[in-house]
Amino acid sequence: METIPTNEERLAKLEGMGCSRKRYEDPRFIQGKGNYVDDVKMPGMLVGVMVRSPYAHARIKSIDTSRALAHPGVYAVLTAEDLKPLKLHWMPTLAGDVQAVLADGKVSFQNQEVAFVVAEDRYIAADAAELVEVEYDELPAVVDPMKALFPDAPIIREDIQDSKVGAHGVRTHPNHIFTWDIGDKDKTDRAFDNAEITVKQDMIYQRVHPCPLETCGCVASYDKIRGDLTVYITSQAPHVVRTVVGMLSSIPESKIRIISPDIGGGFGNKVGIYPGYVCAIVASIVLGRPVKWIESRTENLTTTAFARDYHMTGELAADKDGKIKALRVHVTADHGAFDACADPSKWPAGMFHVVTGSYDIPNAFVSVDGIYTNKCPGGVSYRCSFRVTEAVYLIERMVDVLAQKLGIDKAEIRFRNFLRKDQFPYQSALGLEFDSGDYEPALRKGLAAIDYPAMRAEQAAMRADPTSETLMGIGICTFTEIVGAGPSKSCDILGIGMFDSCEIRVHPDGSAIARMGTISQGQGHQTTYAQIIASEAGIPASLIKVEEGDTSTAPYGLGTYGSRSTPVAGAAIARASHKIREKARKIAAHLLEVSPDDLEFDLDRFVVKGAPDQAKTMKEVAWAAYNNVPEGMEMGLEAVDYYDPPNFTYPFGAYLCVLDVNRFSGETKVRRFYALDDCGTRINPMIIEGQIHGGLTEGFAVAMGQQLTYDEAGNVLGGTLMDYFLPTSMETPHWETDFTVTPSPHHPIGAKGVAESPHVGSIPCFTAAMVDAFAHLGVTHMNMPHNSFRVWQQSHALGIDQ
Ligand code: MCN
Ligand code: CUN
Repeated sequence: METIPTNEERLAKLEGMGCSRKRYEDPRFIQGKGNYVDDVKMPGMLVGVMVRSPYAHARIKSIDTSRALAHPGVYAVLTAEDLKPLKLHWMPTLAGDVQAVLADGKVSFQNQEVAFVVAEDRYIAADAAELVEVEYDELPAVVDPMKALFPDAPIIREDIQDSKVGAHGVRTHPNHIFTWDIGDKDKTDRAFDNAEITVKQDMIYQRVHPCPLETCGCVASYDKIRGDLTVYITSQAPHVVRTVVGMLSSIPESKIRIISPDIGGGFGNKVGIYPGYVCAIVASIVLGRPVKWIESRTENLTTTAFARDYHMTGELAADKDGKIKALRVHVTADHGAFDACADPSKWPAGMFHVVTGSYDIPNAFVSVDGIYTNKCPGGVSYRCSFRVTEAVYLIERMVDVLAQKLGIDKAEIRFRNFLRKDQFPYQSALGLEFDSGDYEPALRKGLAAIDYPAMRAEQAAMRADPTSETLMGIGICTFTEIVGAGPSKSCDILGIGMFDSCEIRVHPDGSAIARMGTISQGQGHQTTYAQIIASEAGIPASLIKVEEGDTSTAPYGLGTYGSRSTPVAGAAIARASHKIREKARKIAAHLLEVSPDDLEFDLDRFVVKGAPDQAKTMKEVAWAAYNNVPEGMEMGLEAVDYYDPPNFTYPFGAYLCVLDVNRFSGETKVRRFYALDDCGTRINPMIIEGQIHGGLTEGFAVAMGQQLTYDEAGNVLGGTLMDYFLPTSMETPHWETDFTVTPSPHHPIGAKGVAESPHVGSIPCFTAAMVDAFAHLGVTHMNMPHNSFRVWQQSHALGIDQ
């Protein structure tokens, strides 16, 4: 007789939520068996290479493609003139602007796409690209968004120079894109007028780049006979790509198949649509052959979506005890030559209005001006949900500035202003509803973990010792994130609401296949999604195959960015699982000849209430679904769910950093970094920890070294990994992680996103620690990146470098 497994055995077999299940993906990745876009090889495949502008701003006098075309092995050279009859020389951007696919009469940033050479292989294409002769007339360039608004500034966008209204309202200068205001200006101004104390701080959040290990690329294949277009692409949102390609090409979406295979990191860089994709698709349609286009590292760093470039001024009004009364913010946002920012259509500064942070701030007003400059377009959020990094950076900096002005401890000022647990759901002054949070215990845990009083005492002793080479800084960041875009009423891309989806089909043997509208780029969805189904539908995770990224099989979804997969697709998965479970309940009831209400779901089976030996497992039910269902019921066991979330989720954390700074050399050592995260219900603790390590490392990179620098003429100075800082294990500090659990009240399993929190939270924490090292000398802010040279400059300016 079969022995019934114990509860523990059944639970272990399920590998459901809460279990640190090993990543299903890793065996293929660590054995080099991943399948990336550049691994796709098709018979007859050609390769395209871009000809790019050496100038940041120039008129194109002529383009001569004849020598390139005559080169053996070259099949085509596309220029704007070739795209014009197809109306594809410009394309719409996600921000309601247009962007040149291939330069139309002028170039507006260095390395802008000018021509596309298609040849037998990459070498031939690269050689022929050198033979394309472009005659330029250089124009003055402007790379500083403040100077771009000068009356005599060079006009970047001649195509729209006379239009007084853009996608987000009134434009006040040919280089001005929009002004976006939110909050109550009058009330906020009054609070400032009546305040006991006010502080003001300028800060620059430098231009950085997500720099995924795999660059962007695609293989487009048009089948002339069938009229089908297949595109393998490094996209974080394959369904959106399908819709956009359909709009641009007039091919019905039913004949377009977009496949995102394994992706070697996205970090926001793979959200947008780039000219290379359009050119590869056009070339394939024209030539009837598959065309591959893969960027080089420099192309990736200098022409695809950058992040940040926010020039911010923050002001706080408070009383003498440090209780904050109002926040006022102005941002000058450098969007580059075309407004290609990836944000929900209605919010040109994304979710920047989470800027009131973890604090109860009754009045707030924010104004953001978007500006064109002769720099690369983009403006994605690099590991942060739509401008949340910038917002959190600003408020965390401002709270510290206020604390310093009042002489209040930087932890204490947070305790005085935190939202209390009983204030949730909390309506912020900028119109958001924070779903849940419990900030005070998180910070208390963090302070205890690093023994904060002891650290402050050590710092005081060092400061008192004139011979000490080391300045010690302690940084605190108590951030609130906003992830899970989002309710379709406030978030859409090109008019499509930001819902997400899941489809589950249970096979007769009790195993299952599940497909979602999201796409993993390394987050481990194949592992964790199966865990949600395991817990919610009672099918062991090891028996569930999770598929994403193929638009011909996956249900429509908006993709993976903004840590939305768990908050949105995760909810769809839970709800589809519940639908499976409820149908299974009816089948089990039929098999056991009881009413469905008499059954209790118990891990992997239905048990008759009060008669525990009478049960049907999900496996037995799955079999019955295909041969013995109740009268009138459809056969089969499958479910689909499209989930439009009622709200965002608001993960939070308390981070602490202890830095030792050498005042002679500017060298910095991270002594401690403690990160406590709360992402509600935790699906896979090990994956969460991995995500946090990754996000912290990228935060360290941004704070300490990353910057896309441009000279006055618009030349990019950081276009290779020699100049652009990508930390290796050698530079990366040791991370200490911790957690609390405050479930989201509106999410079916209480889960919030986590992947971006460590990035959002760590960057201000590093700056806070850096500034704290110099705070006793009157320093209130230091702009990133905090590399040794810049830190030494600070030391030197204070006269303490020797
Ligand atoms: N998770 C969990 N429990 C939770 C929340 C999340 O176990 N309460 C798990 C999820 O199941 C998932 C992972 O953590 O496997 C991340 O989930 P989530 O926070 O929902 O974020 P997304 O899956 O939507 O991932 C997007 C996010 C973004 S926007 C960037 S940028 C980023 C990041 O993921 N890019 C990454 N992490 C990355 N990790 C890798 N390896 N590569 C990237 O490109
Ligand atoms: Cu915010 S970068 Mo991620 O959204 O892909």
